[in-house]
Amino acid sequence: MGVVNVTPDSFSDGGLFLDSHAAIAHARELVGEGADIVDVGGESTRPGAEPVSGEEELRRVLGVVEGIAATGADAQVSIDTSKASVARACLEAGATLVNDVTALRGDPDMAGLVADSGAECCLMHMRGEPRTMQADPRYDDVVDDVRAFLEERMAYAVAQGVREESIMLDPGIGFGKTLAHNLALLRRLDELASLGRPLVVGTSRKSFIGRVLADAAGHTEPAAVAERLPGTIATNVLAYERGASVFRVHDVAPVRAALALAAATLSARWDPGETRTPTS
Ligand code: HH2
Repeated sequence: MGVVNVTPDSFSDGGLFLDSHAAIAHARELVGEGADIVDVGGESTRPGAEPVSGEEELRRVLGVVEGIAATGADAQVSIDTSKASVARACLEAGATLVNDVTALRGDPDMAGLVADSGAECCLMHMRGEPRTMQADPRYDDVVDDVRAFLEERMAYAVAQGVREESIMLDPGIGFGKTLAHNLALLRRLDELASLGRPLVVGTSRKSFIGRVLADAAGHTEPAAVAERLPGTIATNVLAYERGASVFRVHDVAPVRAALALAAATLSARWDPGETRTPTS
């Protein structure tokens, strides 16, 4: 899953693809690098981000979704939003996946929309909201708590008429979590894979990677965003080994190449008849 942020303030690429032609060109580039899904977002969810209105969010993303769909790109279009009005317009414009970082809690109309449209959806764990989520997050056991949350949100979605087969789950790396929480979720991802739905992970360029890389190099300042690709690759390969199947990344080509090697190396574990190909 390649990331297309149509925002002025995303943490790693804010402002780069705010122009819809640039965003559409970037989406095409990611598909060319092997993305099976492009995830279009018009509101940053980085820690401390201020919310934007539905009108502004839609103004940013609609033309981009239409533009990608119109080129008949050989990839699924995902809309990264927690607002039903934005999701509805984008589904009508050709998106088929709703990536909702609030797991259907942000808008009372979202579950019904996903159910009625038959779209796929990604339910992600987040503690709190982006503006405040990094203020001292605490858990009894982060993996058990995230697992229980995802189980409850999946039951809610199904009760609202969403088909279970259309649901993906995501532990929400960096959303209301410390460095130790993020590493525990990655280390014990197999405990979430046992929920039985495809697992999405989003580690790409996130600040916990910058912190670990800085510690390893003996630096006090976190490694810059542009220096986080090795950590992005390592965490995605480990997540794949522990059962993730969708990898939300900014750098599709290098992650896809790394996953191809991981798949080739690990495939001897599985029955040759089994198909388990990574999606990036
Ligand atoms: N992370 C971000 C945004 N959306 N969706 C899912 N399912 N999982 C994630 O981990 C995830 C997500 C944050 O990354 P990015 O879009 O690059 O930054 P920003 O929110 O600043 O636009």
